[in-house]
This record gives sequence, structure tokens and C-alpha cells, in this order.
Amino acid sequence: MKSMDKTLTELCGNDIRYCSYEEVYMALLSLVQKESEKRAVPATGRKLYYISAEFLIGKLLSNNLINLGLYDDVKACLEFHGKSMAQLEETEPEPSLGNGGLGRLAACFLDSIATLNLPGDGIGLRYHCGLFHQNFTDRLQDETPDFWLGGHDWARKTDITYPVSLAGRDYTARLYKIAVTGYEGRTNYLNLFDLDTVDQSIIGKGIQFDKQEIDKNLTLFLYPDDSDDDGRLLRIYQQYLMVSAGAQLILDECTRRGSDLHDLYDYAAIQINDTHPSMVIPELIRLLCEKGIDFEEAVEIVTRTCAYTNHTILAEALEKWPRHYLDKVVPQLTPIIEKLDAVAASRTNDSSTAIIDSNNIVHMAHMDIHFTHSTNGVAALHTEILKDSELNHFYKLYPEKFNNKTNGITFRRWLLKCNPELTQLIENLIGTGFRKDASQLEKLADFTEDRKVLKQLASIKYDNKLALAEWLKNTQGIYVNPSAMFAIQSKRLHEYKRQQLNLLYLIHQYFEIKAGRLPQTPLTAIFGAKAAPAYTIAKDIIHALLVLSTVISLDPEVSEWLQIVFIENYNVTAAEKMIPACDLSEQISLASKEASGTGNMKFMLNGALTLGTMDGANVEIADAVGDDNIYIFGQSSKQVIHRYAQGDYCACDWYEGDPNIRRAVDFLTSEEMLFHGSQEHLTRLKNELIRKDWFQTLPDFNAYVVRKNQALADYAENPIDWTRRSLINISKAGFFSSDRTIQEYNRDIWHLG
Ligand code: 26V
Repeated sequence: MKSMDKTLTELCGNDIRYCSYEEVYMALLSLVQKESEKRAVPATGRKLYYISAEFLIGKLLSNNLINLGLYDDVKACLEFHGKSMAQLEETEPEPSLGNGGLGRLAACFLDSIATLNLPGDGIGLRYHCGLFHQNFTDRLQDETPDFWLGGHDWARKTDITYPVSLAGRDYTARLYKIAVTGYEGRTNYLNLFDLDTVDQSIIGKGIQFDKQEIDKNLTLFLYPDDSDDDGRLLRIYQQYLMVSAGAQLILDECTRRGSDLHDLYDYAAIQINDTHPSMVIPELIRLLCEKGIDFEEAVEIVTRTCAYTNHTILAEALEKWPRHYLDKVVPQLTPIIEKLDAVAASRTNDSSTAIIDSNNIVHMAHMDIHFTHSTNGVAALHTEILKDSELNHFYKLYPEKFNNKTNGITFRRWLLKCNPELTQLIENLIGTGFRKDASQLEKLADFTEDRKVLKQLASIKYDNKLALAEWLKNTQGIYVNPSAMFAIQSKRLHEYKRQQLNLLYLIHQYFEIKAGRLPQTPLTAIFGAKAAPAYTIAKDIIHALLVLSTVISLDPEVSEWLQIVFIENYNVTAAEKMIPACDLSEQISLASKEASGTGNMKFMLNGALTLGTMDGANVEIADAVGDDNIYIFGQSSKQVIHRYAQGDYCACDWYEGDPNIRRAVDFLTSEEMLFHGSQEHLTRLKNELIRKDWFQTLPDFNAYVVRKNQALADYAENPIDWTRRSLINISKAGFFSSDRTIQEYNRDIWHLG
């Protein structure tokens, strides 16, 4: 502590007591940067490049201090001088460089790769505003820019630049580097590219800007609105900037390390995170050919070097671009893509695997599967669905390429950092070995009958609920009852994730309570979710939940038993407060649609019980904890896939045939709701549910009500048993460490070092 005090005082240039939080923060930033550089050792052998349009890294200060082993010292030193770590954290802006699971996964992976001492960097874009900031105005979402850059950030500007040609014009991509510290491990880097010419002043109302001024707008936002042609073109511009600069960086580094490029795969493994970076394949081929390698060999080199991860089976999310878009933005690539299409066609007569289809649409995922050596899904069920249905034609062609890598989460952020009290309890019980070997959490099974331990665990949960309540009061002016059961659904707003099913349940409970059928315990339903700015129904669902929240809060008969809290601007920082305080984790997607989910793992690790469908990694969570320690409901993925194949689902039959469903759906446009809400939004949502309900909310409604009420009753009737089951969940969470996931990627795909 003494030497830390001295170091910090020196860096601050003053007694810490008299420094502002801002000054202390800047001092720590430079300390961490210095310390992390010491651990940046040059790569030997094969090095990984994880290329991704999103890296949802969250705030970095505390995480880096933990990973560098400095956290406790710094905290003690600050406290000695009357300053708090929590307040210091407020100083740091959160870089929201991702939408949701895919981006957060990339961030967890970087942490694990460095922790496991593997050489591996990320490659992405330096978005100036990242994902939008969500505000609720008149109970509707609107969006404003989130200016997270401003001298406080972790990205170091470098002198390294690469030329990139977009629509025939030359641009200069500049490299910024963020150090990625491993937990007691090495330092790797997140390489982010940007243009010097980007100009934040062109942002107009909300998050609008001129989509044609490429030099000024290119990296302003993550995934700008793609509801029109200009927006979609801009996505291609962004993607090409990332992959072209990224490919040049990779070839440069490998050449410097001794590669003659014929042996590129001995120096590099490239993981393509979903289809956003897929153009790296033709771009690498183009660059290799420019350096004198012939086309066939270049294809072979790239195929051996690259691997592809699929993160969704949703047709609308599998990127397909009209050929003329690519002709316009990347004319240098289209001849190569055409040649790749011809090579693919020479391997099979099956036109469904074509890269360029008969309508001149380019299928990015198809290019990935043909021209990488590995295609993986992100949970066991997801991979099986890819093999059996969505990508079955490819599986028949290349069975050896397909493999599963069930997702994981870094325990450093999602336990050590966000839940220090639980971490301490675990360490008192089983020591610290689990920090680097998560499977050791199994040892907690020895304590499931130990009442003293269960009481401690229950009191930690209660304290975390109090802390969330305090945070909600301070940041959003919302008061919650910490003795109620906290059921949390936090994730992107999407119809397949079915926040609308939760909404219908809450309306149902409203009626039950009004009819005097009271639950055994009060329930606080907490939501966190952003809707894509152009996704109308998703915004309608947010509106309905916000309106219902008001209706309930103004009705004293109901509000004693039921409360809805919709947290504004859900992000990594909010997640870190919510997850440790959760009793019941809502994972209620339509079976077969959620590739994996990773929030489900974070909640489980922090002792929540899951209420979920047999979807994504929920299936593996259910296998791990056993039927008694999870609440499963709803149609199976087989039933859902069958229903889609039959094409005979008619929501109106369910609406008309079931009085409870009808009552809940009709309430959306009731007088009570319209008093606070918008007729347009609520009517549209109601009609959508009755006329379409593409994600089959209504068939799962009754099963969901029964299971959720069962959970409420169990929670109220036998709290000690609930805590026992919570401990079982924690003890079985080890499998979901991203360290395990990365070890599997390395064993089967990357072979690093
Ligand atoms: C993208 C889009 C973009 C166009 C409009 C509709 C739409 C819907 C979904 C998506 C998802 C893109 C891929 C993605 O984020 N997948 C998520 O990846 C996580 C990490 O593997 C996984 O846990 C989630 O289940 C999966 O949804």
C-alpha cells in the first residue's frame, strides 16, 4: 500500500486527498498502461487475430487493475485518502462498441486469451459514438449519440496507417491500440481502425447524419441504421475499412516475424466473428496475389488460415448483399468473389450453396463456409440445428469443417469485479484456485446442506439487491422493494427473445391481483434492453412495458405486489449492477432461435435460478444443474421447427380459443393503457400479436405463467431451499467460463504458439 501511495502521489503530482477523481483516474490510466506494456511479450509461432465489428469491452479501469493484481492496493490507498473506488469508476466513460451478446463475447474472449497466455489480438473499428444512448421520452425510446471519446479513453493513437480504397477513392486508416491485460497473464492488444477525417459535428438531430459523406461519417456509429440503401452501403464501407486495414496489419506483422506469406498459416490464425468481417477472405486473397502468389495458392493459404463462427440462424441476420452494392463500394473484390463462386460451383451441383445466387445476391456466410477450414456454432443445440437444417447442405459437403464451441464468459468481470462479496465467500470456502480454473467451483457442492453458508449466501444476495435499489434510486429515481423477488430480463430487444411474453404475463398477473388472487410474494420485474432504431415492433414492446409500469404503479391494489422497472440505457455497467442482484433469470426465447445466450451464464454464476426455454445454452445449463434447479417451460426446438415447416401457425386461434390470452392481449388497448400510452404503438403491437406473432408467443403463454408462478411460490415458501439451489447453480457454472471455450478453440482450431 505504501509504495502504491508513493507511485500514485507521484503520478498525480499532488497529495491524492487534494486531487479530483478525474486526476486520480488519469494517473491510474497511465499506471495501468505502463504496467500492462511490461507484459506485452512478442508472439512466437502462430498468433490469433480475432476480427469483429463489435467489442463490447465495458469500462476497463477496475478490470485492468484486477488483472494486473493492483486492485486491492489501489482501493486501500484511495480509501485511506477518503476516496471511493465506486466514485472513481463513475469518471470513466463506457465504450459501447457493441450491440449485445456477440460483442460482449468478443470482449470476454480477449480477456481469456490473454489470461491463458496465448498470443492473440482483436481487430475492429474505433466508433466515435458506439451504440446510441437510449432515452425514454413519453414512454418511448429515442436515441442520442454517446460521445465516449474525449481524452479519457484507453485507445492509444499510433503512427501506423494503411491505405484503403473505397468506391475508387483512397482513404487512410489509422491504427489505435487498446491494451488487453490477462489475469496474471500476458498483455495482448485490441487494434481499432479509424479515419482522421471523421467529424462528429455532422451529427444532426438524434443520431442522424449525412450517410453519403464517407470521409466524415465512416466510424461515427456502430451499425448505422440499415433501413435504407445509404445505410446498408455504409455498413459495407465500414466492414471493408476494417478488413482491408486488418488484413494489411496481419500481413505486415507476419512478414516482419519472418513469414514469406506462402506459410502464412504458420504465423496467423484468423477468426471471423459472424459475417461482418467476411470480406477479409477476398481481401487477403487480393493482397496475396498482389504480392505475386497465384490465385489457387492464395485461396488455399486463406482457407487454412481463417475460421468462421456463426452466431445466429435468423435469416434476416445472415448478411446478403446485392452484387451491385459490392460493385460500387469494393470493385476490387467482386472479380475475386466471382472466381470464388466459380470454385465453389466446381465442388458441388447444389445451387443452394452458391456464393452469388441467381438473383445476383452475395451470401457472405456461404463464402465463409467454402473458404475457411472451420465453421462453428456457439452452443450444442445451435450447432446441431446448423448441421441438421439451416446449413445442412454445407454440412453434407464439408462434414469435417463443422464443430461446436459453447460460449463462455470471463469470471474476472462477471464474478470477481461485479460481485466481490460472493467472490469472498467462495474464496473462504474453496480457496482462490477457481479464479484460473473455473471447474473448481464444483467444490461448492460440499456446502449445499450447510445452513450457515446458505445464510451467508442469502445475505449477500440481499445486499446486492439493496445496492441495485440504491443505484436505481440515484441514477433513475426509481424506488424498489428489495424483499420482492427480482426477476430480470436484460438483453437486446427482439421479438424472438420474447420480452412480449413477459409483458403478457405481467398483464395476466395484474388481472389476477385485481381479482384478489394474490401471489405468495411481491415481484419486481426488471428489464434492460435497447431496440434497433428502425425496429418498430421492438420499440412498441418497450412502450407497452413502460406504460404498463405506470398503470401498475398508480394502482395501490396492485403495486404492493407487482412492479415493473425498465432500466434506461442498458449497457455493460448496468449489467454489472443488475446481475448480482437477480433472483430469477428470464431466458425465454422461442426454442431454436437464441444461438446461445451469455447473459444466462452470468446470472447463473451469480446465483440466480433460470426460468427458460430449451434453447441455446439453456439446454446445457439445464443438463448441468438438473431439473430441480431450473424452471424450464415451453415448446421444444423440434416442435417449433416442425410448426414453421407446416406453416400452419395461426395466432388468432390461440387468441380466440383462450380467455386468459385474449384478456391479456386486449388489455394493450384498454382505457387504462391508452390513458398513459399511444394508440398507434399499442394497437400495432396488439395487431401484430393477433395476426402474426411470428415468434409463437401465444402457444407458450400458459406454460410460462404456470412455471413462473411456481418459481414465485418456491421462492416464498422455502427461501433456504431456494438458496441451496442457487448454490448448486454457482457450483455448476465452471463449464461456462470463457477460459474453457478458448481452450477448446485453441485445441481444435487455432493451435497457437
Ligand atoms: C442481428 C440482426 C441484424 C439485422 C436485424 C435483425 C438481427 C437479429 C439478430 C442479429 C444477431 C446477430 C448475431 C448475434 O449477435 N448473435 C448473438 O451471439 C451471441 C454470442 O454468440 C449469442 O449468445 C446470442 O444467442 C446470439 O443472438
